[in-house]
Amino acid sequence: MTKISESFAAFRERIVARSERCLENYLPASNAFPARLHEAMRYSVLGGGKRVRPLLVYAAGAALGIHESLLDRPAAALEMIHAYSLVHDDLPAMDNDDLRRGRPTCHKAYDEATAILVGDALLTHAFRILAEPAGLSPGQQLRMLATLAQAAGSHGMVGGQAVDLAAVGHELAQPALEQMHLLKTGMLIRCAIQLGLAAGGVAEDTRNGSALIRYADRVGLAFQVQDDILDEIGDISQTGKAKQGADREREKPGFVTLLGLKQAQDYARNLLDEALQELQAWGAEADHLRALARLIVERNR
Ligand code: GRG
Repeated sequence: MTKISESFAAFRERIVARSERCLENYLPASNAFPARLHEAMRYSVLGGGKRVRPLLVYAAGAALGIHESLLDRPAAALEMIHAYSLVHDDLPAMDNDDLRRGRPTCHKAYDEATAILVGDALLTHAFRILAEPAGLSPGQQLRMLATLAQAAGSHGMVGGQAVDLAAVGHELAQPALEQMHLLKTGMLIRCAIQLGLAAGGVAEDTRNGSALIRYADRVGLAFQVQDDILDEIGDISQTGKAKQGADREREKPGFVTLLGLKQAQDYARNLLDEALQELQAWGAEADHLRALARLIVERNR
């Protein structure tokens, strides 16, 4: 296994910069025809974003000893799908948000039709990026394409969004709330790890593969619990949102509403502990995965 000598802070800074460069290169140029659409795609992906999903892909890669260049396209493709989901989620027909990452949302900076097309184009562009030759075998690329499609579609993120929209104004019991979040945000987080496993040729049903997937599922849920906590008490100068308590105002079921603030915070801590437990058999090569799980639960934006 690779010996990890780089601190997590240095890894994070380097990988965020690397992801930014890859996204810049893989996205269509802003002056390429049709320029306004391409400019809006770049606006929605670049300049902001914590890049949590790419960080997870590269941290899984570090744990498995994979060359980073093999992860550039999978990580960028996943982040493009995440960016598309935010653009569509912000539309008036969904969350109707004016601010994202402290800047006007895509449909505010451009217009609604453009924002719909930006999402459509980012979703399809992600699959093109992943399908292009990148040093991976065709079998690995096919496995990644299928995994990403499964995570993003009606059995994953889009399905979770449908359940979330249907739940507005209703109370959800904790198992139903968790099921919805496992799909809506959890599947892309799990996908980050699955892409790392595919790049390393590690089957998901092996001891290592299944432990990393269970780690991802705990982290995904913790991510969402923390997101609900930040919606309630986060500093808007950090979260980049227009106001606190927006989800509660929209009567969206959430962990803070269900459990109360203190218990939601305890729950996020427990999920973090469980995620770290899954890495118990791993050595220093999994340190970036450990640090990322902590960062996700301790973040303030
Ligand atoms: C519209 C098909 C479709 C899906 C939308 C994930 C999602 C489904 C909507 C996002 C709504 C939301 C705010 C969910 C909470 C968790 C989440 C995904 C937060 C945003 O992700 P971050 O914190 O964002 O990674 P950055 O800006 O850092 O990239």
